[in-house]
Amino acid sequence: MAGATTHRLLRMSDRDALARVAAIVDEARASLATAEDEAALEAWRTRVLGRSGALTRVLRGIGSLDAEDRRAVGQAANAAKETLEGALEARRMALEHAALEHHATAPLDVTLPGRPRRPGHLHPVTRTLRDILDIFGRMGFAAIEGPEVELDDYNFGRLRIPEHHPARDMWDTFWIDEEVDGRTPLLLRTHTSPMQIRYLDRHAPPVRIVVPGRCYRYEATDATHEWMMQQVEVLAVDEGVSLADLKGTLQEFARQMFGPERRVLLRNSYFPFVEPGVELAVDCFNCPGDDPRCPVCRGSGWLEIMGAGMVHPEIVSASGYDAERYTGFAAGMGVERIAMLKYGVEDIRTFYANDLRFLRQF
Ligand code: FA5
Repeated sequence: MAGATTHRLLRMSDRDALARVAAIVDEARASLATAEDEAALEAWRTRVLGRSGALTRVLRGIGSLDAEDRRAVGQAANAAKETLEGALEARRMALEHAALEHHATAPLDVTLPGRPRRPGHLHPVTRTLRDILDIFGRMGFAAIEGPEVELDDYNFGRLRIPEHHPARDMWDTFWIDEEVDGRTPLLLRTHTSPMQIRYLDRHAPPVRIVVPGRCYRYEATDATHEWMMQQVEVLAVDEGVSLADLKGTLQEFARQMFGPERRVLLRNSYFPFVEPGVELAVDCFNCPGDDPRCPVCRGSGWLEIMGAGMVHPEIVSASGYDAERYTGFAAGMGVERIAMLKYGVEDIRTFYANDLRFLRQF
C-alpha cells in the first residue's frame, strides 16, 4: 500500500508539472500577442525562454522526478519550448510586415525635410595622381601601366643592380616564393623603374611615357614612409635629350603642381640606372625649415619627392638602341609625398588609415 501511495504521489507531481507547462504556454502566447516592438519581444524571450525564464525553470526541476515522469515532463517542456520559439519568430515577422505595410501606405508628407546625401569624392592620393598624369599628359607623355608582381631581373638586374650589389639595400624587398612559368625570383616591385626596361624592350624611340603604380617596400613606417606607396615613373628617350630637358621638365612639373611660390631643390644623387643622378625636394610646409623634431623634414627644411637622372647608356643599348644616338631622362616620384605637400598632411600613414573624419576634409 505504501508503494502505491508513493506511486500516486509521483503521478500527481507529474500531472502538476505538465499542467504548469501548459499554463506557461497559455500565458506566454497571450502576452506575446501584446508585444508590439523588438524591445518587448526581447523582454518576453528573457522572461519565458531566458536562462531563468519560466520554462527553463521547469526543465531544471525535472531532475527531482523519477525516470518515467522525467521523460514525460521533459518531452512536454521541450515541445513547449519549440512551440514558443516558433511563436516568437512568427510574431517578429508579423511585426516586420506590419511595419513595412505601414510604411508603404503611409501618406507622403511633402513637408518633411529631405534626407541629406553626402556626395562621394576622390581620395586625396587619387586626386594627386590624376593631377600628376594631367600635367605630364599636357606635355605629351602617354600613361601606361605595368605589373606589381615583378621579376628580380626587371626590378634590379636589368637596372644595373645585380645580386649582392650594395645598392640593393636602397630597396628593402618583399620576395615571393612562387614561380611563374618557371621564372624566379619574383617580388613585389619596389619601384616603377622596371617599366623603363619593359617598355624600351618593345618600343623604339621616340619614347615619352609616364607609368603610375603601386610599389611595396619591406621597411619600418614613419611620417614619410609607408610600406605601400604609389609612384609615377617618367621616361623620355629620343635623339638629343639632355640634362637641360630633364631639369626644365621637372621644374615645369613642380610649378604646375605646387604653384610658383613653392621652393624646389634639385641636388645630386645616385641610382645605378642613371648617370648623372639627381633628386628633387620641395620646401617643408610643416616647420620653418630648421626644427629637428619636425616629422616631415627632420630639420632639413626639405621633403624629397623623386629620384631622377639621365638614362644610363647601357640601358639604352641593352634594349637594342644606339646609345650614341639616343639619350633619355627618367624620374620616379612618390605620389603620397606629393599629396602631403599639396594638402599639408604631416603624416603619410593617415592616407591609408581609412579614417573618414580625415578623408572627408578633402
Ligand atoms: C626610386 O625608387 C627610383 N626608382 C627613382 C628613380 C627613377 C631614379 C628613375 C632615377 C630614375 P627612391 O627610392 O628614392 O627612388 O624613391 C623615389 C620616391 O618615391 C621618393 O623620392 C619618395 O617620394 C617615394 N618613396 C620612396 N620610398 C617611399 C616610402 N617608403 N614611402 C613613401 N614614399 C616613398
